[in-house]
Amino acid sequence: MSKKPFYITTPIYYPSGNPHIGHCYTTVACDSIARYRRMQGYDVMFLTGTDEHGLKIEQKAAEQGVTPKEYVDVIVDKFKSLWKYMNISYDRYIRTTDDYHVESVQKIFKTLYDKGYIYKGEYSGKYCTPCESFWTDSQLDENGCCPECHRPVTFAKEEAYFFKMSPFAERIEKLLTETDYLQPKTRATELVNNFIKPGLEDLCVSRTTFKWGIPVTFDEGHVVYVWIDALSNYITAMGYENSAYNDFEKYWPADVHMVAKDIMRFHAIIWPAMLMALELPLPKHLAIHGWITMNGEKMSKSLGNVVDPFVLGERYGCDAIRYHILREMALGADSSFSNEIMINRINSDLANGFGNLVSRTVAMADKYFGGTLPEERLEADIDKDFISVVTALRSEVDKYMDETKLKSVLEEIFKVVDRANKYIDETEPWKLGKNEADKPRLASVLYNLLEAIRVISTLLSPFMPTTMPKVWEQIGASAEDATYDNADKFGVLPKNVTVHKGEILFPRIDVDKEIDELNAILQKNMEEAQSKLSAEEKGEAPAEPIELAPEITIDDFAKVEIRVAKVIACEKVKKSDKLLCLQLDDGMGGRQVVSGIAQYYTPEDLIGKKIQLIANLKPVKLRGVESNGMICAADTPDGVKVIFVDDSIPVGSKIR
Ligand code: ME8
Repeated sequence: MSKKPFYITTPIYYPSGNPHIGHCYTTVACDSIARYRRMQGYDVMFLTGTDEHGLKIEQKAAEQGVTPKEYVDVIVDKFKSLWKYMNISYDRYIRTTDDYHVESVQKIFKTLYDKGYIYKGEYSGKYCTPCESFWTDSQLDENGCCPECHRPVTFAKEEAYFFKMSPFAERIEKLLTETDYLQPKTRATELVNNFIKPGLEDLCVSRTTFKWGIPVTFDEGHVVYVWIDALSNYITAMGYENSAYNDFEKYWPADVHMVAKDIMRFHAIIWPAMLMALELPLPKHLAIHGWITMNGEKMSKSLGNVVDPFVLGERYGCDAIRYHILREMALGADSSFSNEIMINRINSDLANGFGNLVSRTVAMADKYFGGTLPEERLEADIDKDFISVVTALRSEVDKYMDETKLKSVLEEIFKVVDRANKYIDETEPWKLGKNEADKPRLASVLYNLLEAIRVISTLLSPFMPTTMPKVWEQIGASAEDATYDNADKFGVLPKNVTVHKGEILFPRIDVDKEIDELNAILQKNMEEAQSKLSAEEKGEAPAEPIELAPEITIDDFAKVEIRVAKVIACEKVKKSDKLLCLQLDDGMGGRQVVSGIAQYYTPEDLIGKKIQLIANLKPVKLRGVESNGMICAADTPDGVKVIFVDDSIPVGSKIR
């Protein structure tokens, strides 16, 4: 009988900085699900990759003086080596710069155009480069910045193609509210209220002001909007509209797309609309998780507050990291990253809980029976409850796995770890070991523990794939013993099983010492990462490209008299929201200047301060009030800022 297909995807990540623990979360979660489904007998396709086009990448490459492709090649290698290090078992890796993907996206764009869903118009609005997102004025935050990352947006006005979203609004609303597409479904309300109810706006799907994207075949100068390009990866990687692969029929629709909440809108609204327009079936589930946060903010390469997974992996092993991030994050909620929580979790669950269970059991089998259990046994009533808890575990795990609740899966498994440690306390095998007559009972107790460890380690193996084979080695389980089919059975290990004492699976960590060392390393890495960020990413510089006015000569400049002046008095100009009237001591008898800064400064902010005055400007009247000159100020993303002058510089000094 052929195996049932199961298709799972991570987002394709932007290779615009090194991967961090945040990226690891989605990838490790998908990897664990993929491994679990393989163990259940599915024919799994696990896809991940990188989203390599867009203005952000073009700008980063330009900063480093390399081509965009050269730039991404280096980072893609880092992503791939991290996935290797974290033991990620992806089946396919897509790069949106791959030829087959480019070809498919061009065909998809043309098909949408031919069907009348894409039309040409003009875009005029705001664009957030770090998020590669278009926004209308009403969507911007209270500071006029991107509503998602809160960084400055640029103004974009250009000829562009648009994708009609409204024909799909009703179907999308039903998809979100009446089906199991969204996991967790509680997210549906915010999507419907924020995006569908106000009327789905057509989406701008091409750009002309930069080059690093997939060219629109039928209109030179346009490149496909990076999100249309990126979302298509889920089908192009299976061979949709290309001959590189032939898996589309088999794997589409995907069983699970997993993404974090920041890109939920693209996957819950735009992606279904694209698929509806292409008349393709919709994916079965969109699993949305929260962010790993650091000091209350999303961990993100553009905020520079990232934790390097290589640093943690080297110290504790990749399985401990995999376990920690999955165990801490409840589906839908954020999870705050802290070294203390991580180390305590590793100590309590892995070293003291599971690791100790394995080492104690194996050590006792070794000590009392020379490693091989005798066949003679003595069962007791107390065993029955323990055995039933162990054999019931698999169905609990299955239930939560179907809901993509990995934290709950791990909680259930560790309840059984605790139960097994309690069984040791209840049966006191060290006492049984002292008395020859109790040996049959001791053999039963140790066998039951080994069986519990077999079941637990089998169900844990998708989450901690490096360590569990070592456990099987220690408890004398063969590959055939540690299967999904055997994970709800008891009595699978041979009666006379032989154990092998081995290395400590999860060494206990000295919390205080470790936290100091780790905080120092992570702090250093974060400072380095921060210093590498461009000014724009730190939110320091206006994101708009700077266009200089036509050149002037030094003689032209000499015509402008800039002098230091002091604000003596200041008041708002009547019937104006914008104008302030300032009385200045200019070292020449004083003057009055009107300035459009009332939205940014109160009179009290200015009185007594020294400023730069353009002193030889022709007088004008503003709202009927005479202005004799102008004070210098800078336009910044946070509004207008007056250039104040150090108090030690005398009034009247000439600035040149
Ligand atoms: O958005 N906590 O790529 P991206 C948890 N290229 N998950 C995090 C995280 C954090 N702090 N930071 C990142 C893009 N992630 C697009 C996707 S898909 C068609 C295109 C994870 O590199 C999370 O899965 O910004 C999030 O959805 C993804 O990285 C975004 O990565």
